[in-house]
Amino acid sequence: MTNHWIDIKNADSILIMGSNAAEHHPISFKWVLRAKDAGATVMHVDPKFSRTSARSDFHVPLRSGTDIAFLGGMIHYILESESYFKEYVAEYTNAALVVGKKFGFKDGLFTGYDPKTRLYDKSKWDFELDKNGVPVRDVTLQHPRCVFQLMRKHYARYSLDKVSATTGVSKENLQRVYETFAATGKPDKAGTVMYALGWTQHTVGVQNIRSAAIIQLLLGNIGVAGGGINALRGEPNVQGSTDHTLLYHIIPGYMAMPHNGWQTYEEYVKANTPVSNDPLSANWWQHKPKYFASLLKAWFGQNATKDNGFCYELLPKIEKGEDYSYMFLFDRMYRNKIRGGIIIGLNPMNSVPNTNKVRKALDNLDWLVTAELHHSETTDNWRRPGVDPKKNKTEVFLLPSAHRLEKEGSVTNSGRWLLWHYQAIKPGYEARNFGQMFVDMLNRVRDLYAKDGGVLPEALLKLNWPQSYDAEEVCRRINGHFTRDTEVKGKLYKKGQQVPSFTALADDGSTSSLNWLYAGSYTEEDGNKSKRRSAEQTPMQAKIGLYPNWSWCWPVNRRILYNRASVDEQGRPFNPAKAVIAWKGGKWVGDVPDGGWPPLATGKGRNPFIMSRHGYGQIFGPGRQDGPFSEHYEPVETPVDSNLFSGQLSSPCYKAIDSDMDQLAPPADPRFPIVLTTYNVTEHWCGGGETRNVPNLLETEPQLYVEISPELAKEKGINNGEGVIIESVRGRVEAIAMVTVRMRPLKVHGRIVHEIGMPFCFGWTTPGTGDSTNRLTPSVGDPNTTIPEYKACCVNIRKADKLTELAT
Ligand SMILES: Nc1nc2c(c(=O)[nH]1)N[C@H]1C(S)=C(S)[C@@H](COP(=O)(O)OP(=O)(O)OC[C@H]3O[C@@H](n4cnc5c(=O)[nH]c(N)nc54)[C@H](O)[C@@H]3O)O[C@H]1N2
Ligand SMILES: Nc1nc2c(c(=O)[nH]1)N[C@H]1C(S)=C(S)[C@@H](COP(=O)(O)OP(=O)(O)OC[C@H]3O[C@@H](n4cnc5c(=O)[nH]c(N)nc54)[C@H](O)[C@@H]3O)O[C@H]1N2
Ligand SMILES: [Mo]
Repeated sequence: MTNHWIDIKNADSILIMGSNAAEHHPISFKWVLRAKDAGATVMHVDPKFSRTSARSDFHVPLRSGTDIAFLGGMIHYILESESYFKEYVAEYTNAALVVGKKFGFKDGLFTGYDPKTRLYDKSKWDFELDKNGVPVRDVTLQHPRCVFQLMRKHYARYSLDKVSATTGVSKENLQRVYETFAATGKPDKAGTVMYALGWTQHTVGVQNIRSAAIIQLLLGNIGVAGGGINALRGEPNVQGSTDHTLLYHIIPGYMAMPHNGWQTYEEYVKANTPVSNDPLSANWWQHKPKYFASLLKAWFGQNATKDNGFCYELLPKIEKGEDYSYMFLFDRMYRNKIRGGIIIGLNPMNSVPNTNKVRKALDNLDWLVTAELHHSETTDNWRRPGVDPKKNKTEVFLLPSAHRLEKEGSVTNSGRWLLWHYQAIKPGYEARNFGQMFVDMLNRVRDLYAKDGGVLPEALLKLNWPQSYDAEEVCRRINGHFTRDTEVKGKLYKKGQQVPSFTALADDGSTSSLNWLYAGSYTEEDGNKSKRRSAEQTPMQAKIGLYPNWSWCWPVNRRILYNRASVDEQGRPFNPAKAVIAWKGGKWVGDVPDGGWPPLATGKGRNPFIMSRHGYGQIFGPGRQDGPFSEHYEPVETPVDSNLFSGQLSSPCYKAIDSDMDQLAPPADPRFPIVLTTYNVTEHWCGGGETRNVPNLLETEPQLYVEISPELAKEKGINNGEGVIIESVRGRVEAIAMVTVRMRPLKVHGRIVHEIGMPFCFGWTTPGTGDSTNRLTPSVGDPNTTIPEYKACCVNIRKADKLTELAT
C-alpha cells in the first residue's frame, strides 16, 4: 500500500476493483465504512456480487480479464472531461517529459517488439534528453511527443462503446463510475483504489495496476490522505516476505537478484545503479551500492571486505532470462530436471495452476522434505487417489511445524507497518518453527562441507550464520549495525551498535544490514520498534489518523508514500483540511516527508517521486516488459475471437509453458464457451490445507461448489444443489451447483457471455470435500511477475448423472 489501513477513512471516493475486501480484508473494511459514513462513495467493480458489493454504494459486474479496457475508458474520460489536476500532472508526473523519436504504437504493439523472443527492446521507449542528459520537458503539455499527448492518443481509442462491448458493463454503469471517481481530481478531494487478486492474477496483471497508477497520478491522488494505490496483501506477512524476499528475481530491499551476466560486485553495482543528471531529481536508488554492500556484509560478516567485493562472487547466481517461479520450477520437475525439494508452509498440489501436471511433476523427485501443520495434498501426494504408492519413488519426510500462535517474530502488514507477534503457547511435541529448522539444517550442512569439502565450500562456510535461531536477533540484524566506530550527524556510534537509519549505511564495509528498508526499525535508542504501542500524535496528525508512535513502518516511518506530492511548490498542502505534511517555520511537520529537502520553490528542493530516476510519477512507465502504457489484451483463454482495440488478441509477451500437459484452448473455442474465475472464501484460507482441518469451518463450507447464474442454469438444465462437472481443456472437476444472481450473464461483442465462479480451497485429503479447482486453470503468466492467470480461463459445465470417484 502507498497508504495504510486507517487512512482509507480519509477518502471521498473508493474504487474497490479486483478485491473482495469485506471478506478477505475485513480490517480494511472497517475504514471503508468509516469513509462511507462520512459521505464517501464506495464502488465495487467485480464479476461477482459479494459482501463487499452489498456494503458498497453500487456494484458493477464486468467480465474477468477486461479491467484495462474499463480503466482505459476511465483515463479517456478524465482527459476528455479535463477532470485531471493540472498543476500536479504538469509538475509532479512525467506527463511533460518528451519521449524519444523511436517510440511508437501500432495495432496493439509498441515499437521494439521481437516476435521470436516475444520480448520488447525497451530502449525504444527512452525519454529525450538534452545535452546535459536531463529529460526534455514541456510543461504546457503541448509537445506532440510529450507523455501527455501520447497518452491522450493512446487512450482515445477507449470509447464507451468499445469498452462496454468488451467488458460487458453497460454504458450507464461505466459513466457512473467514471464520473464519481474523476470528481476526485480536485485538489481538496481524494480517491483511493483498493485492489488484490482480481487485478494481479492475469497475464496483464501488472498493467492492470499501471492503469490505476495513471488514473491516480492524473487525479493527483498519490501522496495524499485518502488516496493512493492500495494493494491488499494476502497470506499473513506476505508483505514482510516480499520485503525480505521470497521471490526469485529480487533480494531483500527490492534489489535485483544477481545473475550470471553480473559476475563481479562492480558489474552488479554498475548495472543496477541508476544515474540522473537532473539536479532536481533525488534519484534515490543512486544509494543502492550502500544498501547492497551492507547486505553482503550482513551475509558474509567479517569475511566481506571492500577488496573482495564483499564476497559477491560467492553468491549463487541465476541464469539471465530464466524463470524460476513456481510454474517453471514444477515444469522442470516434470521434465526430470530436479531431484529433490523442500516445501514448507505451501500446498502447491492444490494452489498452483494445472495441478493435473504438478502432481505428476512431484512424483519425479527422489526426495521431498515437507513441513506442515497437517497432512495436505502436497505432503500426501504419493498416496493420492488413483495412484499406487508402491510405484512412487519419492522418499517423503514430513516435519511437524509450529503453528503461528506458537511462534514469535515480526509481521509486516499491508500498510508496511512492522508489528511484533508474540508467542501464545509453546509448540507441542516435536513441532518446531521454520527459523529453527533452517538454522539447524544449514549448520549441519556447513559441518559436512567443513569436514568433507565439496564444490565451492566457502559459499556456505564464509556465511555469517548464527549458531541457533532467535527472532529478536534476526530483527536486530535486519536493521543492521556499525562494524567500526562511526560518527553520524555529530553522534558517535561504537562498533557493534545499531544503525539509526538507512541514511547511515555505507558502501565501505563500515555497516551491515539485512534490509536497508528496515534500517531504523530496531535502534540503539528505541530498541525493537515493532513493539511500540503509543497513540501519541500531534493535532495535525490526529486529523488524518496518523499514529507515528504506534509500531514502525518502512521506509523511515513514512506512513504515506510520495507525500511530498501532497503539497504545492511552496510546501503548502493542496488539501489543508487533511494535510499529510506542511512546510512550517523552516521545517516539515506531519508525516515523515519523502526526503528532508526544503520545498521546490526554494530552489533547493527535489521532485517528489524520489524513487524514480527522474523524480516524476510515472504515467509513462518504460520499465515494464509489456509496454509503457497499459493496453487491453484478452486473457489467454478467451470466449471472443477478436480484440476491439487492435489486431493483437492476447498479450504479445505473456509467459507460457510448452509441455504435453499444458494445453490451451484456442480463442472462442465452442467446446469451452464459459469464463471461469476463481477466488477465496471467508470460511477457508487459500488452498484450505489448514482450514479444512478445523471442523467448524469445514462444516460451514464443506465442499466444492460453483456459482452460476439462473440464466446459465436454465440453459444447461441445472438445478441449485445438483452435482455438475466443470471441464477445461486441461482437466475436469466435480462440484455442487450454486445457482445465484450473484453471477450475471454479460453482453460481450453483441452476444451473451456467461461467467461462473469457483473457490479453490478444496482438495482430496480431507474427506468429502471435493477436488482442486486448479485442475482447470492454465499455466500462463504475466510477463513481469509470472503470476498465473487464475482469474480467467475458459470452461464448460454440465449436469453430472452421478458424481464419480475423484479422478487422478
Ligand atoms: N477469509 C479469507 N481471507 C483471505 C484469504 C482467504 O483465503 N480467506 N486469502 C488471503 C490471501 S492469500 C489473499 S492473496 C487475499 C485475496 O483477496 P482478494 O483478492 O479479495 O481475493 P479473491 O477472492 O481471490 O479475489 C477478489 C475478487 O476478484 C474478483 N475478480 C475475479 N476476476 C476478476 C477480474 O478480472 N477483474 C476484477 N475487477 N475482479 C475480478 C473476484 O470475483 C473476487 O471478488 O485474501 C487474503 N484473505
Ligand atoms: N485458482 C486459484 N489458485 C490460487 C489463487 C486463486 O485466487 N485462485 N490464489 C493464490 C494465492 S494469492 C495464494 S497466496 C496461494 C496460496 O497457496 P498455498 O500457500 O499453497 O495455500 P495455503 O492454503 O495457505 O497453504 C499453506 C499450507 O501451509 C500450512 N501452514 C499454515 N501455517 C503454517 C506454519 O506456520 N508452518 C508450516 N510449515 N505450515 C503452515 C497450511 O496447513 C497449508 O497447508 O494460492 C494461489 N492459488
Ligand atoms: Mo495470496
